[in-house]
Amino acid sequence: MHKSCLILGAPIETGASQRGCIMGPASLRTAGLSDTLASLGWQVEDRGDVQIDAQTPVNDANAAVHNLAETIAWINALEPAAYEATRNSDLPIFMGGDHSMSAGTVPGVARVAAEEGRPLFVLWLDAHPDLHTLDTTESGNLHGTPVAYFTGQAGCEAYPDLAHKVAPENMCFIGIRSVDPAEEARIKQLGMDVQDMRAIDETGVLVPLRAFLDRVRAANGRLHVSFDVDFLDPAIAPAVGTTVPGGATFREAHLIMETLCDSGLVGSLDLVELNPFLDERGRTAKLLCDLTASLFGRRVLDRMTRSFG
Ligand code: EXY
Ligand code: MN
Ligand code: MN
Ligand code: MN
Repeated sequence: MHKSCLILGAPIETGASQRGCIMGPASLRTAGLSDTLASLGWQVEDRGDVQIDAQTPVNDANAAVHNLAETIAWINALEPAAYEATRNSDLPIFMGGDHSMSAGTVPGVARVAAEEGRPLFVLWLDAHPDLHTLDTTESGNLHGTPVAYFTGQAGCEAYPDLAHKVAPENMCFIGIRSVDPAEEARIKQLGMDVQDMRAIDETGVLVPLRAFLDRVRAANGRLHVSFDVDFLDPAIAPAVGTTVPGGATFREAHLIMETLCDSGLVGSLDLVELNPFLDERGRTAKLLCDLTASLFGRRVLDRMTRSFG
């Protein structure tokens, strides 16, 4: 039985610290994402890029905040787009674009989960928790705010009203290694499941990941994965504007994606923060496609296993 994957581009870069993520969807297409997934037996439909109109500036009480109007427009465009793509495919992929796009995609997926009567869980693969509100961000780069917004934290009132939130206890962060004081305070206040790289060093990725997947399964939950390129070690993935040393290795990342695939629990995926302007001959885009193939079922020994199966 073929499984369906709708692909949407979100060429947003106004939430980032530097330009370039606008080219992310095109770079993933050039790296052959659709063909790779089709070669694994998926029915793939690329619906092109979501667009927004030019916006008149909106000011926020926090003077550091910039491009608020664009981010609001992207939220309003991406929520319904992600809702439709999630309703109409087995595993849609939202290609960024900077991580502020998840302020639109996650609420759209949450609306599907609510209609299914299921809780939405989110796995955040990232060096950063992206847990600032519009009041606490110091950089004003709104790619640092999506999680605070869709978990319903006070201080994001300038963003559109949320129909469906993600419960903070239904989040799991893996790869964290750059946390601002306001984010750390909120993590402690909410008791969020944050697996920083020290925890991963001690236990490996599988222990916390399996524990999280057991929670998703026990709750009959829907699972959204938000993959930020800076989750990976910069040595293997340099094409991202917020690199932090000491990220996930090639094998740790593949093991996570393969384990997610085996779980059968993933219902939607963000691929974000790819900045091709910082890439070396497309190697980061190709790696992202390679990792996505592991989530979509590619295995080294699969053929042999199948023949013995
Ligand atoms: N916490 C820092 C800030 O708020 O500016 C860095 C945020 C980086 C966000 C990238 C998308 O993960
Ligand atoms: Mn991020
Ligand atoms: Mn990040
Ligand atoms: Mn405010």
